[in-house]
Order: sequence, then structure tokens, then C-alpha cells
Amino acid sequence: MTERTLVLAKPDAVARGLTGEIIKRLEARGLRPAGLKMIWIDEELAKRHYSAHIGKPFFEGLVQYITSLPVVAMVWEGPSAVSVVRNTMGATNPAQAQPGTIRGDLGTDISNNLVHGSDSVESAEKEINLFFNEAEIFSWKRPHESFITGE
Ligand code: IDP
Ligand code: MG
Repeated sequence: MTERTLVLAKPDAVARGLTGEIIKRLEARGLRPAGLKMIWIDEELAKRHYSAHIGKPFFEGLVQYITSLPVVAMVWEGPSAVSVVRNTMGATNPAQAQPGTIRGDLGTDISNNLVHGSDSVESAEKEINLFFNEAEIFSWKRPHESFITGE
């Protein structure tokens, strides 16, 4: 099933020059970028995006982190895009993430875990709407798409 998902290259990834590495891995996986922009998240957007975590001990630090520098916000599209991105990202805590994943290869600290990916099709739809308007998302296909998607 073709899905769309929201990905953020978080402030630490942007600061460390790892945005391209994240994009490279998602492109190599066969997903298509459908939208991409740099955005400096403000406190209001941070709280909306992370509303599920309000009240948790790390929430204030999380808002501070995600608003500390610009992020690169992306919509990625493809077969099972939500779970494919999550598997490519690795576990939330980079110290426990498998080698071969973005977090498992590039980090060790749970507070600086490089990348966000929506955790379900429902949250992907909500999160994409938070970050992008329709005119900023493009439907397109590569000429050789069937080698990747089988469709
Ligand atoms: P996810 O990003 O893998 O979906 P969530 O549990 O949804 O992980 O948490 C959202 C974000 O909150 C994480 O990516 C990380 O930036 C931060 N976070 C989660 N748990 C902790 C923690 O225990 N300490 C510090 N930051 C955390
Ligand atoms: Mg999450």
C-alpha cells in the first residue's frame, strides 16, 4: 500500500551535517520525496507536534531541542512508507538502535536522536498537515518506479 509519512531531520542532524545522509538512506530505500523544506519550529508547533508527550519528564527538554535550530521537514512516499521509515530510523534510543539504522549508525543519545518519522498512517496524516500545505506536496513517479514498488 502506498503511504505518505512525515520525516524531520532534527536540529542535531542539521547541525552535524547529516541531513544528506538521512535523505540518501531514504532515497536508496526506494522511497520518493514528495515534499521538502527547512523550517524553524516555534514553541506552538513543537507542542502540537509532540502533544502525545505533554506531561512526560522529557517534554520541556524535547520542546527546547526541537526549537533550537532549523529542521528539514520532509514528506516521503512509497510502499508501507510509515513502517519502512521507522525501520530505517531504528529504535528511539540510539544507544539501543541496531547498527544499519540511522540512529544506530549515527548517534548514542536519546535526547539527540537525529530523526523523526510518523508512527502510524493516522499520525502521518495529522503531522503532514501540521507541516505542509497541499501546494507543497507533489505526486510524481520515477520512470523505473516498478522496479522498486512492483506496481
Ligand atoms: P520516536 O521519535 O522514536 O517516535 P517517541 O517515544 O515518540 O519516539 O518520543 C518522541 C521524541 O521524544 C524522541 O524521538 C526523542 O527525541 C524524545 N524522547 C523520547 N523519550 C525520551 C527520553 O526518555 N529522554 C529524552 N528524550 C526522549
Ligand atoms: Mg513518536
